[in-house]
Amino acid sequence: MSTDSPNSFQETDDSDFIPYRFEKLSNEEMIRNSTAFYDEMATRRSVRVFSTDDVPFEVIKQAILTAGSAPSGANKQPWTFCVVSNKELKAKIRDLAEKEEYESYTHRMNAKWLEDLKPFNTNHKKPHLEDAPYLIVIFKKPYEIENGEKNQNYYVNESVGIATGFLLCALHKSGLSTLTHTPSPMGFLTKLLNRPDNERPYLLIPVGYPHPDLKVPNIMKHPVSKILVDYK
Ligand code: IYR
Repeated sequence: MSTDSPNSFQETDDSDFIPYRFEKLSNEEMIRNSTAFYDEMATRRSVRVFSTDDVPFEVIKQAILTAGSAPSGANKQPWTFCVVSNKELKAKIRDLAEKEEYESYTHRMNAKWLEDLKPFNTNHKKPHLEDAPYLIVIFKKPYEIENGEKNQNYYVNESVGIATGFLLCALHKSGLSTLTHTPSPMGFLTKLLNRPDNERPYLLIPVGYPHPDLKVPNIMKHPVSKILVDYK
């Protein structure tokens, strides 16, 4: 449908709207850009063995700005990104994560789950939580506390998931590696990082350079024929 169609006529009330400056690209440019972006994103791998080399904080900050530019339910931006580089704090996070992971690997995960994880060679030990120069702990906010009142946020999981995707793309594009880590349960992070009552841990992301000798699992992504259903 053309954007000039009468169906797309925009009726505004007295809300505060501003013109949107949009540069339309040629079909060739769009195809080139989308292909180049795919090629670049397809080189991303989850990294579980990090170099201890330092990374400029500015890169982390800019990537978090990108994450914060994500769309969210009613633009409530229901997220907080905690950046941990302090060595003692990283060591505490590792210790508590390993305790939870030990319980998961020995009691909580069923046989099928453990079988499905075999190609990744994971276990309860998480040295990357100390080796990576930064841990970004993402918290979701189901509600805000404003003037002593609880005000709900909307589509919180979807919103924070989208922002996390933006963050992973930004860090990859900046030349850094990440891992999406979910030590389960993650409640210890709320206490340790002293977060307020309205924040729940969502994801723990070690960020840095891959260890120079890193090997990654030989796994494939689904072909487009398996994930795209074209209703012409
Ligand atoms: N959280 C555990 C287990 C784990 C679960 C899934 I699903 C993974 O894709 C990878 C790991 C861990 O981090 O080891």
